Amino acid sequence: MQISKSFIEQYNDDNLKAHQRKLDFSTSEIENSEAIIKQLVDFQIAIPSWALGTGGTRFGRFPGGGEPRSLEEKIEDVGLLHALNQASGAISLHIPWDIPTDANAIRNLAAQHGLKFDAVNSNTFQDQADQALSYKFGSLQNVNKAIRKQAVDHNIEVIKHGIELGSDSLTVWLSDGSCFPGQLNFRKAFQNTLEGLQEIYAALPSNWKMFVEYKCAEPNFYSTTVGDWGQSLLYASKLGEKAYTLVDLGHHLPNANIEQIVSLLLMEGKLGGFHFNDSKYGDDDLTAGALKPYQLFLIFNELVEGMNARNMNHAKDLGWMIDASHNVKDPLEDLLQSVEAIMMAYAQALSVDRQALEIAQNENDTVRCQEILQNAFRTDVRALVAEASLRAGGALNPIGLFRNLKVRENLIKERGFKTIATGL
Ligand code: PSV
Ligand code: MN
Ligand code: MN
Repeated sequence: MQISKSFIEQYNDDNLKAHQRKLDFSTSEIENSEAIIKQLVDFQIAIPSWALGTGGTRFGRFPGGGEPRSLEEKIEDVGLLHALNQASGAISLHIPWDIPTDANAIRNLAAQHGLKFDAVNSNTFQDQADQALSYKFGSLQNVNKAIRKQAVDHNIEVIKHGIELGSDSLTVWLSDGSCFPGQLNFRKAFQNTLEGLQEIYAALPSNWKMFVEYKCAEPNFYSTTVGDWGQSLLYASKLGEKAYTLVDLGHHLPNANIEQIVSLLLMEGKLGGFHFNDSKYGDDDLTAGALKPYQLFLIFNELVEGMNARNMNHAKDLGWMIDASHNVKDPLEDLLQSVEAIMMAYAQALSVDRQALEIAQNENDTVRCQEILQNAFRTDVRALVAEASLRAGGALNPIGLFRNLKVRENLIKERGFKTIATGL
């Protein structure tokens, strides 16, 4: 299925009057609204290939129908999202869930949809059917050298796929760790992991980045070998300037101050990018901004502050990605919601009066500091996000048009009801 430009234009025309009314109000309220809209127009966020199907849990999976059955159909799905919001112009692949057998054809298909290839992800947390050795007791940390080598070789293979597709980063998430005290020698596990990462790092093309993703628990519940931002930063610092820490919002212990982590990683030049999602209990992978929108805003507040201080470009210097999937919503509608929530948090953060905040901070005026941030958070920026979509050629209300065009119903007609997308 393809969404033609004329459908989008027609939909926008029908809704323009109401939009203009809201936009007029917002622009009269927000001083730098024009600058914010411009920033939003060139903001792009990558969609993970594994979020296009129903996520499921270990207790069950309830596919909603019309899920992509191949890499080509996953690209088509991200193409649909991008046509609707013009803000999700990249796809992130997970190998071997996605194997680009004909890289040129896949590249061309993506280009037809206006998509780029974001970070490629390796998978040493599952055993594949044709795999010689098991990752049951970890991959890069493993006490068995042959298993470590198998994991290194897999990552190098993933880099090769990425090169063929025009990607320029590798995300390494390891499920390595231990479930019981005494199971693992922490120091040796760290050293083995570092050695393996160094071999993978050596295989990176010069213009590539390596993102070291951390996670506090799951599937290992006593220790994880890349368990928090300190450990990730240690690896990234030892590896070199192409290695960065990746922050997945769902990978922290409860109540962690993620915005402070973001601020300090940025200060150190070691923040690589994000996996956006939201959670209540753990790595829930729920829609970004669904539960803690204020936290999402506070993270963006630090991002804007830090990126300004370091003169960074949001489109080039950080990797933005969603990592969410769940059991009960239409995956595509859910992704549209995530993108919108992320853009809203970004817009609100851009509207913060930074000068006033600095003055209040220097005067230790805690009340004023809080007022300034809450004022920005409580500002309705939805019209600015809609305007950015409109100017970029997307829909004023991407979910509205998705339903209007009966996209899911059409996908079910094309692909059938009983389709299962690959991935977790
Ligand atoms: C692990 O929980 C993770 O966040 C990593 O990014 C993986 O690549 C992804 O989820 C797999 O679903
Ligand atoms: Mn992740
Ligand atoms: Mn995760």
